[in-house]
Amino acid sequence: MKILVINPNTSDSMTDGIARAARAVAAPGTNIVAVHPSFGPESIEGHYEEAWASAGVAEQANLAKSWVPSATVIACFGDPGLEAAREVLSGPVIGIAEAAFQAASILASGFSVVTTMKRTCIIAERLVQRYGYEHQCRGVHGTDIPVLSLEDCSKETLEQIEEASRIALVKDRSGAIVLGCAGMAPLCKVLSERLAVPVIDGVSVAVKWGEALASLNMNTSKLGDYAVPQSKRYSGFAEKIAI
Ligand code: 5HY
Repeated sequence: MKILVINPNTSDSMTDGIARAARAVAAPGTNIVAVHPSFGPESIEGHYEEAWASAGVAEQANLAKSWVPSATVIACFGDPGLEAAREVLSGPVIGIAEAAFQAASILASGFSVVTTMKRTCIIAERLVQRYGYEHQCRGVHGTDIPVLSLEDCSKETLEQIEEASRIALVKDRSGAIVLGCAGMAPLCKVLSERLAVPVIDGVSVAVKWGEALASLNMNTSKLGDYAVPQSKRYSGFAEKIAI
């Protein structure tokens, strides 16, 4: 099977890191196709950037529909463009935040999210509400670590995330940590070992979710709001993303 992994920001190196994390857990026979939009911000740390990233996800989903991915992962913690991609594509489309919350809710009665810039906490908090995890997510904690600084993650950055996780586990009385950025995926294993609790990376969980649903031949419902978008004229630079 072929799983499409869309990094909604336009960082080539972060896309490569996400692809490595996805390929590390993919089953034999699963081919990971990692892409990012042809336009948009190099990282997503707020509402304006997320708006452009959502359009970029829509662009990449539209481009991919010709080869019909078995499943698709939206590899940004805000799950931008998730429902647009579900309209355009037939296979299951999974956001890494949604996948991580689902896994954390099984592994612990309460979990905490540790993310990057504090200004993005509201985005994760709104997803917790949207996905119905208010009773299990006990806190969302920003570290003010810029997303792109995770690319060459220093010892200090790793220790900062570890310390924020320790504080969150105690403050929230949580039993698990959700990593609130796709760029943290490579840190999951070492943090799990150091913290001795489940540390959940949404990229890995979403890839396995996608494999599972695809192997059951389960596709996105096209009855209702996830039906294929109507064809209509798009103007300006959006002409290229017209359905
Ligand atoms: C992400 N931003 O996973 C989010 C993290 C965040 O460019 N990739 C990004 O802070 O929302």
